[in-house]
Amino acid sequence: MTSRTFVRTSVALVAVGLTMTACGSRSEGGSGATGGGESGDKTAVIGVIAPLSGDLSAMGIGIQHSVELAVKQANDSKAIPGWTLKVEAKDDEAKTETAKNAATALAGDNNVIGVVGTLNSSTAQNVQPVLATAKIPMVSPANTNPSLTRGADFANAPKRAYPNYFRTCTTDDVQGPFAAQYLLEKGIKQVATVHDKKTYGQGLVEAFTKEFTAKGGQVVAAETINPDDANYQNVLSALSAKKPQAVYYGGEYPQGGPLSQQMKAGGLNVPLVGGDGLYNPKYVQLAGATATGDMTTSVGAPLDSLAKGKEFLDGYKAEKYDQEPGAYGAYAYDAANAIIEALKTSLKDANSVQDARQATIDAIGKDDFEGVTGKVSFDEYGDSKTRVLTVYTVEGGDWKATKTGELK
Ligand code: ABU
Repeated sequence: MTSRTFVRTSVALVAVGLTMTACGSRSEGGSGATGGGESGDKTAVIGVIAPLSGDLSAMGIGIQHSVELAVKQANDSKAIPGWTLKVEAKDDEAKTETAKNAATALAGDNNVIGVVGTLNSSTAQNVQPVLATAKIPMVSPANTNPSLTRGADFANAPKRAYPNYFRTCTTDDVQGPFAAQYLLEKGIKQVATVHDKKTYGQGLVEAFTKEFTAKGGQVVAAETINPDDANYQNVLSALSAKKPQAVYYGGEYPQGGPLSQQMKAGGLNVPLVGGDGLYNPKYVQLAGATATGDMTTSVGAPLDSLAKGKEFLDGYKAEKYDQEPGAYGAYAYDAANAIIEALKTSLKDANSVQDARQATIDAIGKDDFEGVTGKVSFDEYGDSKTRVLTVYTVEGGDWKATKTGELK
């Protein structure tokens, strides 16, 4: 599958569509997208780029549906008078080249006014320049690598990487230290690290290690895995010899779950700890019964602890989507609404979508509203100003929230 299109059909919509055809639609053409609700005779498309197939699709499809929900609600409430919003979702398969092709396809569509995505920091690196050239705003719900907003030397000489790029989630230079402080508070002072050599995994481990060692912790072993491998015994033998109190893993659940399972099966009976890429029920399924005590941090507070989180979950459930919103659903909903809020200004007097792209980027930079995940507003680099994180621990076969807060 390379593309998924959000389709809502009803007798009423067909009637509206026929009327538009008869009168001559003022939309510019070029988009195959369709969308729920009709609020105007001009069309603007919000693209989605995420893994909609493959082993990260449990997260990616939640992103797609959450954008669909935001767009449906905007159309139903006629949020942008004279305009109908539609969603065009592209499957990047969590692969960098596929993501670049998806971005190129969306950039070639004159109706695309913004893109929500990507999930992976590595795919974002390929999408950013394509959308920047087309002056299309990109709002990620899930990329946590700091360099995407502040450049390669983000710690010493931050510089805005792309003027069109924003994200609603916080970053790994906050998430890694948050985990490091939590483990030290728990008396875990000797840790082995492993990462998957991808942009996210490596960056997260580096951020964790910097804080952990600065605060007195010791990294007794530092290893990497190949994400295409299924057997990690060689790496685990090297870790076991160093007798760590925990293993900190930078990567996602398709590898993190089996790594935990193989650790425990091989006698390394210590918690596996990681970041938001692990926070999915599939991690617990893959890691199995011995996952109890494993930990992860993830972005934001638990949704069911937030009034707007409950509203979002109820709205999502009512649509009967085929996939849970996952770790980034609420962030994707807020990302879509960051674009929609900006469109209230940028499309107001616009004659075409293309003419409104730069104004949309400018307006997203000024967004300031209460979203599901907290205040949606961005700093001078395009990063979210909301930096809440939660530690989750596997208990009774599920993730349980253990601590929510901001980095001290
Ligand atoms: N934030 C975790 C997974 C996505 C990423 O690569 O950033």
